[in-house]
Amino acid sequence: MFSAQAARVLRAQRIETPSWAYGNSGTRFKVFPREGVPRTPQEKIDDAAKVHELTGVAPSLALHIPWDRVPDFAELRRYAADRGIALGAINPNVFQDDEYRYGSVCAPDPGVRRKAIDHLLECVEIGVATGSKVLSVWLADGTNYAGQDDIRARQDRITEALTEVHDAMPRDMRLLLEYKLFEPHFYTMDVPDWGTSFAQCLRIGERAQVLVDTGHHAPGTNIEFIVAVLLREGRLGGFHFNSRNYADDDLMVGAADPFQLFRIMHEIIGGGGLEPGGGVELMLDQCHNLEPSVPAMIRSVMNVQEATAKALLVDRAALASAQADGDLLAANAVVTDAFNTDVRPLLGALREEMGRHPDPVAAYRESGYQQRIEAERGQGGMSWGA
Ligand code: PSV
Ligand code: MN
Ligand code: MN
Repeated sequence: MFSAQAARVLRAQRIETPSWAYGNSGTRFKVFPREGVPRTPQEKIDDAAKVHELTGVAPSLALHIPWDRVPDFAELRRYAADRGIALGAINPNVFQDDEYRYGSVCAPDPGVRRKAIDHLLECVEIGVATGSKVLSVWLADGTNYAGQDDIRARQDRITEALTEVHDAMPRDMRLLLEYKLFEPHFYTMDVPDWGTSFAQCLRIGERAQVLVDTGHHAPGTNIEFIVAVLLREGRLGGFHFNSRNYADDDLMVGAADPFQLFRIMHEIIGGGGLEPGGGVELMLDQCHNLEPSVPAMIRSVMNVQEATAKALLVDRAALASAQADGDLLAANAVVTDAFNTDVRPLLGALREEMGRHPDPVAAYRESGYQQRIEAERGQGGMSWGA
Protein backbone atom coordinates (compact mmCIF):
# COMPACT_ATOMS: atom_id res chain seq x y z
CA MET A 1 0.00 0.00 0.00
CA PHE A 2 1.13 3.52 -0.72
CA SER A 3 0.98 5.90 2.23
CA ALA A 4 -1.58 8.69 1.83
CA GLN A 5 1.33 11.07 1.22
CA ALA A 6 2.83 8.85 -1.53
CA ALA A 7 -0.57 8.47 -3.22
CA ARG A 8 -1.01 12.25 -3.14
CA VAL A 9 2.39 12.80 -4.80
CA LEU A 10 1.65 10.20 -7.48
CA ARG A 11 -1.76 11.67 -8.24
CA ALA A 12 -0.27 15.15 -8.51
CA GLN A 13 2.74 14.13 -10.59
CA ARG A 14 2.98 15.76 -14.03
CA ILE A 15 5.13 14.43 -16.87
CA GLU A 16 5.44 16.54 -20.02
CA THR A 17 5.76 14.90 -23.42
CA PRO A 18 7.73 16.49 -26.30
CA SER A 19 6.05 17.34 -29.59
CA TRP A 20 9.05 16.13 -31.60
CA ALA A 21 8.78 12.61 -30.18
CA TYR A 22 5.46 12.15 -31.99
CA GLY A 23 7.11 12.75 -35.37
CA ASN A 24 9.25 10.44 -37.47
CA SER A 25 12.88 10.27 -36.46
CA GLY A 26 15.93 8.18 -37.15
CA THR A 27 19.66 8.40 -37.38
CA ARG A 28 21.86 10.19 -39.90
CA PHE A 29 21.77 6.90 -41.82
CA LYS A 30 18.04 6.52 -42.27
CA VAL A 31 14.63 7.69 -41.12
CA PHE A 32 12.12 4.87 -41.49
CA PRO A 33 8.78 6.61 -41.87
CA ARG A 34 5.94 5.19 -39.80
CA GLU A 35 2.24 5.09 -40.57
CA GLY A 36 -0.04 7.34 -38.56
CA VAL A 37 2.52 9.99 -37.64
CA PRO A 38 1.10 13.51 -37.02
CA ARG A 39 1.05 15.77 -40.06
CA THR A 40 0.50 18.99 -38.10
CA PRO A 41 1.17 20.40 -34.61
CA GLN A 42 -2.56 19.90 -33.97
CA GLU A 43 -2.24 16.17 -34.61
CA LYS A 44 0.70 16.06 -32.20
CA ILE A 45 -1.65 17.57 -29.62
CA ASP A 46 -4.24 14.88 -30.44
CA ASP A 47 -1.63 12.20 -29.71
CA ALA A 48 -0.49 13.90 -26.51
CA ALA A 49 -4.15 14.07 -25.44
CA LYS A 50 -4.44 10.32 -25.96
CA VAL A 51 -1.36 9.73 -23.79
CA HIS A 52 -2.87 11.92 -21.08
CA GLU A 53 -6.32 10.36 -21.36
CA LEU A 54 -4.84 6.92 -20.66
CA THR A 55 -2.19 7.81 -18.08
CA GLY A 56 -3.80 10.77 -16.31
CA VAL A 57 -0.42 12.35 -15.57
CA ALA A 58 0.79 13.82 -18.88
CA PRO A 59 -1.33 16.95 -19.37
CA SER A 60 1.15 19.13 -21.27
CA LEU A 61 3.11 19.14 -24.50
CA ALA A 62 6.48 20.85 -25.06
CA LEU A 63 6.90 22.70 -28.35
CA HIS A 64 10.01 23.17 -30.50
CA ILE A 65 10.11 26.36 -32.54
CA PRO A 66 10.18 26.56 -35.56
CA TRP A 67 9.24 22.88 -35.94
CA ASP A 68 5.85 23.61 -34.37
CA ARG A 69 5.37 27.08 -35.76
CA VAL A 70 1.75 27.99 -36.47
CA PRO A 71 0.31 31.33 -37.59
CA ASP A 72 -1.67 31.77 -34.34
CA PHE A 73 -0.30 30.33 -31.10
CA ALA A 74 -3.25 31.54 -29.02
CA GLU A 75 -5.47 29.45 -31.28
CA LEU A 76 -3.16 26.43 -30.85
CA ARG A 77 -3.45 26.90 -27.11
CA ARG A 78 -7.26 26.83 -27.38
CA TYR A 79 -7.10 23.74 -29.61
CA ALA A 80 -4.99 22.03 -26.95
CA ALA A 81 -7.17 23.20 -24.04
CA ASP A 82 -10.26 21.78 -25.78
CA ARG A 83 -8.51 18.40 -25.63
CA GLY A 84 -7.37 18.72 -22.02
CA ILE A 85 -3.79 19.62 -22.89
CA ALA A 86 -1.69 22.65 -21.90
CA LEU A 87 1.22 23.86 -23.99
CA GLY A 88 4.38 23.38 -21.96
CA ALA A 89 8.01 24.37 -22.36
CA ILE A 90 9.00 26.33 -25.43
CA ASN A 91 12.23 24.96 -26.93
CA PRO A 92 13.86 27.55 -29.19
CA ASN A 93 16.02 26.37 -32.05
CA VAL A 94 19.31 28.18 -32.56
CA PHE A 95 21.11 25.32 -34.27
CA GLN A 96 19.67 24.71 -37.70
CA ASP A 97 20.17 27.92 -39.65
CA ASP A 98 23.19 28.34 -41.94
CA GLU A 99 24.24 31.46 -40.02
CA TYR A 100 24.86 29.32 -36.91
CA ARG A 101 27.87 27.51 -38.40
CA TYR A 102 30.19 29.13 -35.80
CA GLY A 103 27.61 29.29 -33.04
CA SER A 104 24.48 31.22 -32.13
CA VAL A 105 24.69 33.40 -29.01
CA CYS A 106 28.42 32.59 -28.84
CA ALA A 107 29.21 33.36 -32.47
CA PRO A 108 32.03 35.82 -33.03
CA ASP A 109 29.79 37.79 -35.46
CA PRO A 110 27.55 40.20 -33.50
CA GLY A 111 24.94 40.04 -36.28
CA VAL A 112 24.57 36.29 -35.81
CA ARG A 113 24.31 36.76 -32.06
CA ARG A 114 21.56 39.33 -32.57
CA LYS A 115 19.64 36.93 -34.81
CA ALA A 116 19.85 34.20 -32.14
CA ILE A 117 18.82 36.53 -29.31
CA ASP A 118 15.90 37.79 -31.37
CA HIS A 119 14.73 34.22 -31.89
CA LEU A 120 14.95 33.56 -28.14
CA LEU A 121 12.98 36.75 -27.47
CA GLU A 122 10.38 35.67 -30.01
CA CYS A 123 10.09 32.37 -28.14
CA VAL A 124 9.40 34.28 -24.92
CA GLU A 125 6.51 35.98 -26.73
CA ILE A 126 5.29 32.66 -28.08
CA GLY A 127 5.42 31.33 -24.51
CA VAL A 128 3.23 34.22 -23.36
CA ALA A 129 0.69 33.39 -26.09
CA THR A 130 0.71 29.67 -25.31
CA GLY A 131 0.62 30.13 -21.53
CA SER A 132 3.99 28.40 -21.15
CA LYS A 133 6.02 29.01 -18.02
CA VAL A 134 9.31 27.51 -19.18
CA LEU A 135 11.81 28.48 -21.89
CA SER A 136 14.19 25.53 -22.39
CA VAL A 137 17.42 26.72 -23.95
CA TRP A 138 19.86 24.30 -25.50
CA LEU A 139 22.86 25.82 -27.22
CA ALA A 140 24.59 23.70 -29.85
CA ASP A 141 27.46 26.21 -29.73
CA GLY A 142 31.04 25.09 -29.46
CA THR A 143 34.31 24.70 -31.32
CA ASN A 144 36.04 21.83 -33.08
CA TYR A 145 39.68 22.83 -32.78
CA ALA A 146 41.95 24.27 -30.12
CA GLY A 147 42.33 27.97 -30.74
CA GLN A 148 39.25 28.20 -32.98
CA ASP A 149 37.74 30.86 -30.72
CA ASP A 150 38.27 32.36 -27.29
CA ILE A 151 36.64 30.15 -24.63
CA ARG A 152 36.18 32.97 -22.08
CA ALA A 153 34.81 35.43 -24.62
CA ARG A 154 32.21 32.88 -25.62
CA GLN A 155 31.16 32.48 -21.98
CA ASP A 156 30.75 36.26 -21.74
CA ARG A 157 28.56 36.21 -24.85
CA ILE A 158 26.27 33.58 -23.29
CA THR A 159 25.84 35.63 -20.13
CA GLU A 160 25.11 38.78 -22.08
CA ALA A 161 22.59 37.13 -24.42
CA LEU A 162 20.72 35.07 -21.85
CA THR A 163 20.55 37.91 -19.34
CA GLU A 164 18.76 39.97 -21.98
CA VAL A 165 16.34 37.08 -22.60
CA HIS A 166 15.86 36.40 -18.87
CA ASP A 167 15.06 40.03 -18.18
CA ALA A 168 12.49 40.09 -20.99
CA MET A 169 10.56 37.12 -19.57
CA PRO A 170 7.40 37.64 -17.54
CA ARG A 171 7.91 37.16 -13.80
CA ASP A 172 6.29 33.72 -13.81
CA MET A 173 8.48 32.30 -16.59
CA ARG A 174 11.76 30.45 -15.99
CA LEU A 175 14.74 30.00 -18.32
CA LEU A 176 16.16 26.48 -18.10
CA LEU A 177 19.67 26.12 -19.50
CA GLU A 178 20.43 22.64 -20.80
CA TYR A 179 23.98 21.26 -21.05
CA LYS A 180 25.47 18.60 -23.26
CA LEU A 181 29.01 17.31 -23.14
CA PHE A 182 29.57 16.79 -26.85
CA GLU A 183 27.89 17.02 -30.25
CA PRO A 184 27.60 18.82 -32.56
CA HIS A 185 31.00 20.15 -31.47
CA PHE A 186 33.82 17.95 -30.35
CA TYR A 187 36.60 20.12 -28.92
CA THR A 188 34.53 22.43 -26.73
CA MET A 189 30.83 22.72 -26.14
CA ASP A 190 30.07 26.12 -24.68
CA VAL A 191 27.69 24.61 -22.08
CA PRO A 192 29.09 21.10 -21.68
CA ASP A 193 28.17 20.33 -18.07
CA TRP A 194 26.05 21.24 -15.07
CA GLY A 195 28.83 23.34 -13.56
CA THR A 196 28.95 25.65 -16.57
CA SER A 197 25.17 25.84 -16.73
CA PHE A 198 24.98 26.55 -12.99
CA ALA A 199 27.67 29.24 -13.16
CA GLN A 200 25.86 30.88 -16.07
CA CYS A 201 22.50 30.71 -14.25
CA LEU A 202 23.99 32.46 -11.20
CA ARG A 203 25.04 35.35 -13.43
CA ILE A 204 21.93 35.39 -15.62
CA GLY A 205 19.34 35.81 -12.87
CA GLU A 206 17.03 34.34 -10.25
CA ARG A 207 14.75 32.63 -12.75
CA ALA A 208 17.55 30.85 -14.60
CA GLN A 209 17.93 27.21 -13.63
CA VAL A 210 19.74 24.13 -14.89
CA LEU A 211 18.04 21.58 -17.16
CA VAL A 212 19.39 18.04 -16.81
CA ASP A 213 19.01 15.92 -19.94
CA THR A 214 19.82 12.40 -18.78
CA GLY A 215 21.36 11.50 -22.16
CA HIS A 216 23.92 14.30 -22.08
CA HIS A 217 26.50 12.84 -19.72
CA ALA A 218 29.66 10.79 -20.02
CA PRO A 219 29.21 7.09 -19.25
CA GLY A 220 29.31 6.47 -15.52
CA THR A 221 28.39 10.02 -14.49
CA ASN A 222 26.51 10.03 -11.19
CA ILE A 223 23.49 12.06 -12.29
CA GLU A 224 21.67 11.78 -8.97
CA PHE A 225 24.58 13.54 -7.27
CA ILE A 226 24.15 16.45 -9.67
CA VAL A 227 20.44 16.42 -8.87
CA ALA A 228 21.04 16.55 -5.12
CA VAL A 229 23.51 19.43 -5.38
CA LEU A 230 21.41 21.53 -7.77
CA LEU A 231 18.25 21.05 -5.71
CA ARG A 232 20.13 22.15 -2.62
CA GLU A 233 21.13 25.32 -4.46
CA GLY A 234 17.58 25.96 -5.69
CA ARG A 235 18.77 25.75 -9.29
CA LEU A 236 17.38 22.46 -10.54
CA GLY A 237 14.83 23.55 -13.12
CA GLY A 238 13.91 20.19 -14.55
CA PHE A 239 14.73 17.24 -16.73
CA HIS A 240 14.78 16.00 -20.24
CA PHE A 241 14.34 12.31 -19.53
CA ASN A 242 15.48 9.63 -21.95
CA SER A 243 17.71 6.54 -21.96
CA ARG A 244 21.18 6.17 -23.32
CA ASN A 245 23.42 3.22 -23.96
CA TYR A 246 26.23 5.11 -25.67
CA ALA A 247 25.66 8.81 -26.16
CA ASP A 248 22.63 10.98 -26.87
CA ASP A 249 20.60 7.92 -27.89
CA ASP A 250 17.24 9.43 -26.87
CA LEU A 251 15.66 6.03 -26.23
CA MET A 252 12.61 5.58 -24.00
CA VAL A 253 13.19 6.79 -20.44
CA GLY A 254 13.68 3.93 -18.00
CA ALA A 255 14.42 1.46 -20.77
CA ALA A 256 18.19 1.10 -20.40
CA ASP A 257 18.73 1.71 -16.70
CA PRO A 258 15.59 1.86 -14.54
CA PHE A 259 17.76 1.79 -11.41
CA GLN A 260 19.39 5.07 -12.41
CA LEU A 261 15.97 6.62 -12.97
CA PHE A 262 14.90 5.40 -9.52
CA ARG A 263 18.02 6.87 -7.91
CA ILE A 264 17.31 10.20 -9.60
CA MET A 265 13.71 10.16 -8.34
CA HIS A 266 14.97 9.24 -4.88
CA GLU A 267 17.12 12.38 -4.80
CA ILE A 268 14.39 14.59 -6.24
CA ILE A 269 11.98 13.43 -3.54
CA GLY A 270 14.63 13.71 -0.84
CA GLY A 271 15.30 17.31 -1.88
CA GLY A 272 11.60 18.23 -1.87
CA GLY A 273 11.44 18.55 -5.66
CA LEU A 274 8.05 16.86 -5.93
CA GLU A 275 6.44 18.87 -3.16
CA PRO A 276 3.80 21.39 -4.26
CA GLY A 277 5.70 24.31 -5.78
CA GLY A 278 8.89 22.19 -5.91
CA GLY A 279 9.38 23.52 -9.40
CA VAL A 280 11.17 20.53 -10.92
CA GLU A 281 9.80 19.98 -14.42
CA LEU A 282 9.71 16.34 -15.50
CA MET A 283 9.87 16.49 -19.28
CA LEU A 284 10.66 13.74 -21.75
CA ASP A 285 13.07 14.31 -24.65
CA GLN A 286 13.03 11.18 -26.74
CA CYS A 287 12.87 9.92 -30.29
CA HIS A 288 11.07 6.85 -31.54
CA ASN A 289 12.98 5.59 -34.54
CA LEU A 290 11.37 2.17 -34.91
CA GLU A 291 8.45 1.88 -32.50
CA PRO A 292 5.08 3.67 -32.77
CA SER A 293 5.32 6.82 -30.69
CA VAL A 294 1.99 6.95 -28.82
CA PRO A 295 2.29 3.59 -27.02
CA ALA A 296 6.03 4.25 -26.55
CA MET A 297 5.17 7.54 -24.89
CA ILE A 298 2.58 5.84 -22.69
CA ARG A 299 5.22 3.30 -21.66
CA SER A 300 7.73 6.09 -20.96
CA VAL A 301 5.30 7.98 -18.74
CA MET A 302 4.61 4.74 -16.86
CA ASN A 303 8.34 4.14 -16.44
CA VAL A 304 8.74 7.54 -14.77
CA GLN A 305 5.71 6.81 -12.58
CA GLU A 306 7.09 3.43 -11.55
CA ALA A 307 10.48 4.91 -10.62
CA THR A 308 8.69 7.62 -8.63
CA ALA A 309 6.46 5.10 -6.84
CA LYS A 310 9.48 3.00 -5.86
CA ALA A 311 11.33 6.07 -4.62
CA LEU A 312 8.29 7.00 -2.54
CA LEU A 313 8.42 3.56 -0.92
CA VAL A 314 11.89 4.17 0.50
CA ASP A 315 11.53 3.98 4.27
CA ARG A 316 13.17 7.32 5.00
CA ALA A 317 13.04 6.94 8.79
CA ALA A 318 14.80 3.56 8.57
CA LEU A 319 17.27 5.05 6.11
CA ALA A 320 18.09 7.98 8.39
CA SER A 321 18.60 5.69 11.35
CA ALA A 322 20.87 3.30 9.41
CA GLN A 323 22.84 6.32 8.16
CA ALA A 324 23.16 7.71 11.69
CA ASP A 325 24.41 4.34 12.88
CA GLY A 326 26.95 4.20 10.07
CA ASP A 327 25.33 0.95 8.95
CA LEU A 328 25.94 1.28 5.26
CA LEU A 329 24.70 -2.19 4.36
CA ALA A 330 21.38 -1.58 6.11
CA ALA A 331 21.10 1.87 4.51
CA ASN A 332 21.78 0.47 1.07
CA ALA A 333 19.26 -2.32 1.68
CA VAL A 334 16.52 0.19 2.53
CA VAL A 335 17.07 1.84 -0.84
CA THR A 336 17.39 -1.34 -2.89
CA ASP A 337 14.39 -2.98 -1.16
CA ALA A 338 12.24 -0.13 -2.40
CA PHE A 339 13.67 -0.48 -5.91
CA ASN A 340 12.99 -4.21 -5.91
CA THR A 341 9.33 -3.79 -4.99
CA ASP A 342 6.86 -4.50 -7.79
CA VAL A 343 4.77 -1.33 -7.78
CA ARG A 344 2.72 -2.17 -10.86
CA PRO A 345 -0.31 -3.54 -9.00
CA LEU A 346 -0.28 -0.53 -6.67
CA LEU A 347 -0.16 1.88 -9.60
CA GLY A 348 -2.92 -0.06 -11.37
CA ALA A 349 -5.13 0.38 -8.30
CA LEU A 350 -4.28 4.07 -8.10
CA ARG A 351 -5.22 4.54 -11.76
CA GLU A 352 -8.54 2.83 -11.16
CA GLU A 353 -9.15 5.20 -8.27
CA MET A 354 -8.46 8.03 -10.72
CA GLY A 355 -11.11 6.58 -13.04
CA ARG A 356 -8.64 5.11 -15.50
CA HIS A 357 -7.79 1.70 -16.89
CA PRO A 358 -5.20 0.01 -14.64
CA ASP A 359 -3.03 -0.84 -17.66
CA PRO A 360 -2.72 2.14 -20.04
CA VAL A 361 -0.83 0.14 -22.71
CA ALA A 362 -3.58 -2.50 -22.84
CA ALA A 363 -6.18 0.28 -22.89
CA TYR A 364 -4.38 1.83 -25.86
CA ARG A 365 -4.41 -1.46 -27.72
CA GLU A 366 -8.12 -1.89 -27.03
CA SER A 367 -8.92 1.69 -28.04
CA GLY A 368 -8.20 1.16 -31.76
CA TYR A 369 -6.51 4.60 -31.85
CA GLN A 370 -3.39 3.31 -33.61
CA GLN A 371 -5.41 1.72 -36.43
CA ARG A 372 -7.46 4.89 -36.77
CA ILE A 373 -4.49 7.28 -37.06
CA GLU A 374 -2.71 4.93 -39.47
CA ALA A 375 -5.78 4.85 -41.71
CA GLU A 376 -6.41 8.59 -41.46
CA ARG A 377 -2.88 9.91 -41.69
CA GLY A 378 -1.05 7.24 -43.69
CA GLN A 379 2.65 7.87 -44.25
CA GLY A 380 4.25 11.27 -44.76
CA GLY A 381 3.86 12.68 -41.24
CA MET A 382 6.16 15.30 -39.76
CA SER A 383 9.77 14.47 -39.02
CA TRP A 384 12.11 15.47 -36.20
CA GLY A 385 13.90 18.63 -37.22
CA ALA A 386 11.41 19.78 -39.81
C1 PSV B 1 19.90 18.23 -27.85
O1 PSV B 1 20.53 17.01 -28.00
C2 PSV B 1 18.52 18.09 -27.24
O2 PSV B 1 18.57 17.28 -26.10
C3 PSV B 1 17.90 19.44 -26.94
O3 PSV B 1 17.04 19.38 -25.86
C4 PSV B 1 17.14 19.68 -28.18
O4 PSV B 1 16.24 20.73 -28.12
C5 PSV B 1 16.53 18.32 -28.37
O5 PSV B 1 17.63 17.46 -28.13
C6 PSV B 1 15.92 18.05 -29.68
O6 PSV B 1 15.63 16.67 -29.81
MN1 MN C 1 17.26 17.61 -24.39
MN1 MN D 1 19.77 15.48 -26.53
